Amino acid sequence: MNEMSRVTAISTYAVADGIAILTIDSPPVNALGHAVRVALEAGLRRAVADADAHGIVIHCAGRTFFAGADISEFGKPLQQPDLNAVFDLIEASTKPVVAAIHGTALGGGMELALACHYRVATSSAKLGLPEVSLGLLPGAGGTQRVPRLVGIEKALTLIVGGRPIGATKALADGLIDRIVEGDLLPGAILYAQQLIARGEPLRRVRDLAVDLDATATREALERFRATHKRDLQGFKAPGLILQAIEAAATLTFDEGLAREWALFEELVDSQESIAQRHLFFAERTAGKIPIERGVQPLTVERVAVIGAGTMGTGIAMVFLNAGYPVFLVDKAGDAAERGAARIHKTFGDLADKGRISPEEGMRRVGLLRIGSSLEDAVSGADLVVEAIFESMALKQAIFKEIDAVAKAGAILASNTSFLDLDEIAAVTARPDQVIGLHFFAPANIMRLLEVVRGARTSDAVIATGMSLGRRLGKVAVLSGVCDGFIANRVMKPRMEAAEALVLEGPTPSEIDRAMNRYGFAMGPFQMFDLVGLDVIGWDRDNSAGRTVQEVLCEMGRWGQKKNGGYYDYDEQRRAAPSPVAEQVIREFAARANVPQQAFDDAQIVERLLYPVVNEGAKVVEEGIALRASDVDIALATGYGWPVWTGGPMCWADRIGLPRIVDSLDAMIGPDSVSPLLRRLAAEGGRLTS
Ligand code: T1G
Repeated sequence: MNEMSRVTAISTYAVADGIAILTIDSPPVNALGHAVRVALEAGLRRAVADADAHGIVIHCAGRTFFAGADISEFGKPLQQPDLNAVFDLIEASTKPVVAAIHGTALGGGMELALACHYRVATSSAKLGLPEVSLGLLPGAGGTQRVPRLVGIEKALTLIVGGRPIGATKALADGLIDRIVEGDLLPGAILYAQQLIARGEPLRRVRDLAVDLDATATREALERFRATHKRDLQGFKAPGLILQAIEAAATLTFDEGLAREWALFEELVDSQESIAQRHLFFAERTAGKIPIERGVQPLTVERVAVIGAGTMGTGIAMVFLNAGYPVFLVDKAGDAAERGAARIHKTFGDLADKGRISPEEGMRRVGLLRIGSSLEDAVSGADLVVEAIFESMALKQAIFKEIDAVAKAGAILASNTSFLDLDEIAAVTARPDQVIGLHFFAPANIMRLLEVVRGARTSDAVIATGMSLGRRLGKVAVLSGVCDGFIANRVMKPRMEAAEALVLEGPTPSEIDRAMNRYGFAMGPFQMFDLVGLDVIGWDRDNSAGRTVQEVLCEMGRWGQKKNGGYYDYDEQRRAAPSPVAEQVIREFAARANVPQQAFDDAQIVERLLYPVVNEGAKVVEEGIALRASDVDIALATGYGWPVWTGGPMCWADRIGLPRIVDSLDAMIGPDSVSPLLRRLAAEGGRLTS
């Protein structure tokens, strides 16, 4: 290899055995920002002009091949060269250009690879077009080249689905040409040399034909729309992706590229994409927490889970999925055995569905131990997660027992969803090692993990909780101690507002339908019936018909599980508006002399969600949440808040804070409005910077 020379600050150039190697090194993920595009342009021009180079390999240093366009550039003036200009240089090259892929070639990174004449990858590499999750579409030829390489049907799955695929499948589908075992760069150089030696053509994907004609393509698109109706509901990008893919089958390549760009520009300025890009960064910003610089997470290798109920077994599965040995303990009879049986069944079902291999299922089960002895479970654990009944007395008692037998450096975590963590920590001799790990049911499905820091929780334990969250595949959000922490506290006003509003005229189903149309899979009454009216705040011993919930519970209407609740249910648990429940509501409203009126969806959304915005502002100003975007990502991942709104804080900024404050003043009274919200509204500020 001749000496390596620097093309720009982030790129180097060398020629090895007749092959030019253009390496980009732009941490953390070699995003295709302006500087990278400039470097690629300069390097490609040099390689094409270099008489010593007969082929070109494009390669990235660091952990991954280009992971896409630089998302932070969207919404700002586009600086040339844009990606298509760089790709034109590649396709115009008179020398074969080979993409050497490792890590994750995503979005524009995959599109760059497709503009190359050939592609090689490591066996662990992944390729994908996740733009749809940002409310976008591949805007640099992906919707035009992928159908030409793999066909319309596979292009639909790859682009509208947005999920990356591994190198083996990419090779089988024809997206890459070779998997390189061993060192990638030498393998790519050798491949380029072989192409030249064999006189292989300069194969340009743009010159390939799409597998279906216009009519067959339109039929395929209609079938896709019909079978994915629910997934596409509420989102704007999928519909425009389908239009771009149709263009691949009906227009010339350049016309299709122009169509794709027009559709991309429509999306990049859309509120949906701005919201989804906000959540992309919110998820990553949540991991930035105010602890002493240099503090490292503690080592966690063995985990004990106390309590084999629904949450305990779900939490055990989360750790088993991530490869941790788990000792699941429950003092009550055969509870641990029943919990283990649920875990075995879950992994078996996943294997039957092909979601995991049978071997992986067995591996996970092999990591599970069960028993009824707390000491056996706790004494060897680095982390103990308590997931017993939500009773302060019970939790304090169990923490005393755990504290007495746990290892000196063990972390003691509670899964409590609203109890005061400091009161739990106070009964131990190690309050600095007590933390909250609040999982959301079902724990092995919901992505949110609230890491609750007690007044005395050490920075090292906090860092461990946040690091564990990432390793468990969760979105870890740091929370202070208050009733309900972040997500439950911020969403509680929606339920309260719904219970008040239902007395003023709208039925439970009208209120839920307004929430469904806003984008929630479940409205407040649908959720109430699912969880159980008897579970959320019903004091059976002192119930006296003072609220609709008490009246329904006293009637034995506890929700889906027993006699219906706000809805009636058939044998298949299909819900129908309940004349009985609505009669109870009307009688209750009459006795309370509540004026009746009609409400449209917009009014219902205001009544239910503006108080949520207000509570979100309060948890930020109280320091319970570090920032507004933490509230957004918590509700998006813990409550299914529709991502195309960006979460309550992002949505509120779009609605306009002055309008929200005026409405809240009328709805709940000025004294109840968050001072932070009022100040920002007055200053023309935003909750999310
Ligand atoms: N642009 C800007 N910054 C990015 C970025 C991107 N594409 N990807 C990651 N980062 C930052 C991230 O914010 C974080 O910053 C750091 O890199 C590490 O990320 C034209 C229009 C690649 C799988 O959607 O999926 O191409 O917090 O914590 O867990 O058609 O990042 O350190 O300051 O996530 O190892 C398409 C998005 C863009 C890929 C690595 N590409 N990124 O995961 O690290 S649109 C994507 C990811 C596009 C074209 C279209 C992941 C990752 P900080 P991280 P990770």
